[in-house]
Order: sequence, then structure tokens, then C-alpha cells
Amino acid sequence: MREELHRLREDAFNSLKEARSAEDVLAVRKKYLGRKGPIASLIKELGKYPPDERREAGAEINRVKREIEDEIEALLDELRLREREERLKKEKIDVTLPGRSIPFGRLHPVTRVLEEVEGIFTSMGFDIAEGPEIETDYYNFEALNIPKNHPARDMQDTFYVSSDVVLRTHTSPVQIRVMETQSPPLRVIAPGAVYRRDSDLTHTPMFHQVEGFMVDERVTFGDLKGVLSAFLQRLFGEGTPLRFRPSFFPFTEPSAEVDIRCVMCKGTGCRVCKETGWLEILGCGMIHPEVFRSVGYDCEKYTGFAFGLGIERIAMLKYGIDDIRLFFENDIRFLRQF
Ligand code: 2U9
Repeated sequence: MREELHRLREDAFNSLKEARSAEDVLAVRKKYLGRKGPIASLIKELGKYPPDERREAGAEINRVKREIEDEIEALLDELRLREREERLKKEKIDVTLPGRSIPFGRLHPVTRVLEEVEGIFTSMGFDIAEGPEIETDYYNFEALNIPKNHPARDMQDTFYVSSDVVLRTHTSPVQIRVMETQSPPLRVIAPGAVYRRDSDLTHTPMFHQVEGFMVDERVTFGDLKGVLSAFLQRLFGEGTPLRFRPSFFPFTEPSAEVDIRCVMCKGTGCRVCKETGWLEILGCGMIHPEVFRSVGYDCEKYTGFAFGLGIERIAMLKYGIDDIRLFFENDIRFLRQF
């Protein structure tokens, strides 16, 4: 029995030496110490021995069993430690690596200029109004002193939905709607998309405008000059030289256009300003009495000024872009630059 026990011990220790993983070790435990294993058989056979031999043999079997168990536990501890170390080595994080950059979205250059213009006017006490992009002939033309067959309709080549419905060619109809529902004093801007049948380097069939007006008793051309000069100084920088030139619009009288000193050549003359040193930035004027009559305002009591500007044109000048179509191609390489 003793010989067999020592052979078993040898075999078990040799198998444990060859074990490479916790799984191998557990297999060895099952083979030698399991319920149907050789140690269990030896214990079962103890009953055949006389009582005093039985005690001694039992003690001997238990000692060998414990030796194998201790060896197994020690090996398992070691293997688990090694496995943990290997896993940690694999999972190691290099905290000095640069972080993954989060791709931020950017505002479209037209949105940026639109928001900047809105910010300047709201800081001067103007409210923002919006209205439909599909308009009736009445709001887009008639109420603005542009009757049917008037040559002024040719200034804005129109998309017709039907004989009486158009895509708005300017945001002026929004201001008519405001005046119809509210009384002076009013300070309102109307930003938004407008549509004209036009397409080249500086025109797209859809573009954005901000128009605005101020109506109260005793509003003068001096107020127009003051407000628009302050606005342009904020938009293009303090000290930007301006000039007001006489012009014509059916809905204002008198009318003017405002130029700023060319932002590209600073006035010496270049391709952008067509060698004039000046850039046309906005149109404006005193609201025509006919327009006040359309909305039922007393034109003896109230006066007002109005103005309009194209947002894409401003964005082209501010960012040095020479083709308006770039704004609407949505080329990510173009948009990323803003
Ligand atoms: C009402 C009365 C008058 C708005 C005005 C302009 C002059 C003007 C153009 C600038 C460039 C349009 O985008 S553009 O092509 N606009 O020159 N707009 S006065 O006059 C109004 C508006 C509303 C009730």
C-alpha cells in the first residue's frame, strides 16, 4: 500500500509540474483526489486492514493527500497571479497618448453672418419677425407700391407658383404683415431666405436677406444714417469709411445705397470693387407714403426708414469668397474653414 501511495504521489507531482494552466491543475486534482480517484480507492480499502495498521495507513494516506492538495493550491495561486499579470499587461493604458479628438460641427458661414447681423440689431432694440416664403402677389408687390406691369417688377425676376402666388423675392412682405397687426413705434428686422430667377458668380436662385424698418413719429433720414452707420461700424470694424448714394426703390422715397470702403484693397482699387475703391453693402430709404397707406398708417403722423441687405454678399466680403455657389455645394472642405 505504502509503495503504491508513494508512486501515486510521484505521478501526481509530475503531472502538476507539466500543468500550464489553472485548467490543467484542476484536471490533475480531479484525476488523483476525485471521488473515483486512486486516493479514494485506497481509503476505501482501509477497512480490510487490522485496526492498528488501519490507523497508521489512514494517517499516511491523509498526509500524502494533503501534500498533493497543498501543492495544487500553491500552483493555482501562482497561475492565477500570472494570468492576472498577463491580462493587466495586455490591458495597459498609455495615459500619455493624445486623446481622440471629438469632431465639432461648425455653423455655416451664412448662418454666422445672419446671427451676427441679428445680434447687432437686437442690441439696438430691434425685434425679429418671420413670415412665409410662399407669398401672395399682394404682400410681395402690391402693398409695397409695385403694381402689376410696373417696370420695377423686372428688378426682381420672380418665381411664380400661380398667377397670384410667388416665392417671395424679398422679406419686405413680413414687414407689411407686422405693420398690419401692430402699431408704431416699431423697430423690426425680417431675416430669411428669398428667391429670384438669377444664377451666376454672385447670384443664386435662393439667398438670404435681412431687411428692417423703424416707424415712429418724427423718424428722419438722420435716424436712418445714424442707425445704419452704427450697424456697419459694428459689422466691418470701427472707422470703416461709408458713403450714402442716392438710389431708387418703389417702396422708399427718398432712397439710397450705402457703400463701405473696399475691404480688399482699402480703397486703392481692385477686381472686387471694380477699381472704384467702394463696395455696395445695403439699400435703404424713407418708407413710401403709399406703403403706409396700404397698411392703414397715418402718413402725416408717422414716418419711418427701411433697409435691406444680402447676407451671402456680406459673407463673401467678410471671408474673401469669390463664388457665391460655394455656399450651397456643401463641400465639407469649404465648410470646415469657418
Ligand atoms: C417695407 C418698406 C420698405 C426695404 C428695403 C432695400 C432698400 C434694398 C436690397 C439689398 C440687397 C435687397 O438683398 S438685396 O438684393 N434691398 O435695397 N430694401 S429699402 O424696404 C422696405 C421694406 C419693407 C414695409
